Amino acid sequence: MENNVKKAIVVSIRSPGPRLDETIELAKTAGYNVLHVFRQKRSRPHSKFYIGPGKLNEIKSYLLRDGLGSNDVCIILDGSIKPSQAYNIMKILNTKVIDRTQLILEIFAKHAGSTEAKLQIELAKLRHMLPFIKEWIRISRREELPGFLGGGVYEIDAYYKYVKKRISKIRRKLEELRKRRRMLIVSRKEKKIPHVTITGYTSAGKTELFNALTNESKKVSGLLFTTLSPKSKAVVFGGRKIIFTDTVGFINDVPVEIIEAFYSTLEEIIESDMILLVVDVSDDEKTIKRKVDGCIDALRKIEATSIPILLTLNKIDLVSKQELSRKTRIAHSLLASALNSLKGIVAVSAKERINIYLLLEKVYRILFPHVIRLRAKIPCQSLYMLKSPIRLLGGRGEHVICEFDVPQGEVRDIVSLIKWANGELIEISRIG
Ligand SMILES: Nc1nc2c(ncn2[C@@H]2O[C@H](COP(=O)(O)OP(=O)(O)OP(=O)(O)O)[C@@H](O)[C@H]2O)c(=O)[nH]1
Ligand SMILES: [Mg+2]
Repeated sequence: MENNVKKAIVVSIRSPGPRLDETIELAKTAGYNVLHVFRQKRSRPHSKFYIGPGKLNEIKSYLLRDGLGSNDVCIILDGSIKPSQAYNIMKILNTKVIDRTQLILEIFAKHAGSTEAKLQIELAKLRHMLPFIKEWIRISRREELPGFLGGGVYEIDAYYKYVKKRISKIRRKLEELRKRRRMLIVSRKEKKIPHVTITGYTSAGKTELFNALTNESKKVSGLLFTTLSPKSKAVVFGGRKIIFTDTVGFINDVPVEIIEAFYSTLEEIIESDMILLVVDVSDDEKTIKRKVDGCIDALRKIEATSIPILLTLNKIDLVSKQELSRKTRIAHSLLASALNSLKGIVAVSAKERINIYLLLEKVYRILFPHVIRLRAKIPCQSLYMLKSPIRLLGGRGEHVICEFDVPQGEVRDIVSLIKWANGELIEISRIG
C-alpha cells in the first residue's frame, strides 16, 4: 500500500490558517503525502505563474535537491488556477499541477460508489478539463510543441472532440437517472410523506446523525467527503412517517461544475420539506463562521433558501456549556440574518446519541405544526397592531371580535400581543 502513496507539494498564496489546513487535509484525503508547503502572501495570483517567479525557483531548487522528478510529485495549488498558469508552471517544474477543484474531484472519484456518482464525477472532471485542453491546443499550435497529453496538436484536437462527445453522452445518461429519481420524489410527495434532508459542511457529522435518527450504520469517517450518494430511510415518530436523507457535504468555494454535477443529488434537498443544517461545534469560532457562510452560499446556489431549516449543532460532547452557548449565538445570528427560513435550533451529539429524541420532536413540530384558533375582543383602534391574518366576526361597540389561526408555537406571542393591544382572549381551540 505504501507504494500507492503519492507525494505532493502544496503551494498557497494565503496566510496560514484553517483554510490552508483544509486544503492540506483534502490532499491527505486524496491520498497524498504532503512533503512541504510553500507559502507566499500575495493579494492576487501572479498572472503568469500563480505564485511569484522567485518562489517558483525556490520550489524548483527544492525538487532538484531532493531528486524529485515528474513522476514522483504533484504540485497542488491552494486555489483556482488558469490553464495558462498551469501550463507555465508545468513547463518550469516538469511536474503534474492540480488546483483545489481537481483535488476535490480526485477525492470524489476515490469515494464514488454508485453509477450516478461515477458519471457525475466524470462529467465534472471533463468539464473542468475542457479549458485546459483548449489552452494546450492553443499553445501547441503556437509553439508547435507536442502536447502534454502525449501527442501533437492533431491528437489534442481529436481528444478535445472526444471529450465534448463524452460530455454529451454522460449528460444524457444522467438525465435518465435523474428522471428516475424525480419519479421517486413525486411518488413520495403523492404519498404525502414528509422528507427531511440532512445537510451541512463536509465532516459535520451528517451521516452519524442519519445513523442515530434511523438506526442505520452507514459509513462515517474523519476524512472529508465520505458520503457521495444520498441515502434515505423512513422513521416513525408520533405516529407519523418521516423520511430522512443523508447528503453530500458542502465545502467553501465549490466550483460551479461540481455543484452542477451533483445537481441531481442536491435535488433531494430542493424537493425536501425541511432541512437539518448540521454544524460541527467542536470547530473554532472562525471556522464555524467560514463553514456556515459556505453552507448559506451553497443553499443559495441550489435555490433551497425557502425550505424550513432547523439549525442542528452537533458534537456537543466535545465542548463546554459556555463554549456551546457562544458558538450557538454565532451560528444562529449568521443564519438568521441570511435566511428567513430558519425555524429553530437544537444542540445534539450524534455520536453519543444526546438529544436525538428532542431533535425528532422539533422536526415533528415543524413538519406538523398544530394549528390553534384564537378568538378575541380587540379595541378597534388597536387592530393595526395585529399583523397576522385575522378574520373579523363582527363589532361590539368600540370593539371587534376577531379570529386567528396560528401554529401552536406562536400562540404565546399572539396572546401577549392581544393583551398588549388591550384586547381580551375569548376562546382557544385546536383545529389541526
Ligand atoms: N465526538 C463526536 N464526533 C462525532 C459526532 N458526530 C460525528 N462525529 C465524528 O465526526 C466525523 C465525521 O462524521 P460523519 O458522520 O462521517 O460526517 P459527514 O458530515 O457525514 O461527512 P461527509 O460525508 O464526509 O461529508 C466522524 O469521525 C464521526 O464519528 C459527535 O456528535 N461527537
Ligand atoms: Mg457522510
